[in-house]
Amino acid sequence: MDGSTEEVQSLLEEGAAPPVELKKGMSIFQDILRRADKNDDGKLSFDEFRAYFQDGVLTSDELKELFHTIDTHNTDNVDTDELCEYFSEHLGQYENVLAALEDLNMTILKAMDKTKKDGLHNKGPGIK
Ligand SMILES: [Ca+2]
Repeated sequence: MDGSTEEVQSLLEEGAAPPVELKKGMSIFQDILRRADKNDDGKLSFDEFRAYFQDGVLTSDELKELFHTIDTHNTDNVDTDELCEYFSEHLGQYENVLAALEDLNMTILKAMDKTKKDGLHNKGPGIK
């Protein structure tokens, strides 16, 4: 899975809990927005959007079209609400996958916490 280590890392560093009003699985969009939002104004300009989502799959024109499709308030900026709205409308069955991923993510984080604690008491294999 590409970038999963980085994702876990950023979650660990920021340690921010997603607000409760978000639907399950939607916290990933907050995470995306937080990382794509270079000037930290809580929303994505097209430049920020393009820089984050540019992956060789969509052309610049297609990205622009997607951006304006998501930007339902026509503010030339995309916020978390718009991202969630757009993706939850179009995700369909994948919404459950995202919810499952969120659970998995939490489980991994817990496992990592446990491993860190264990590591303090046990200096690793071969060392007594
Ligand atoms: Ca921004």
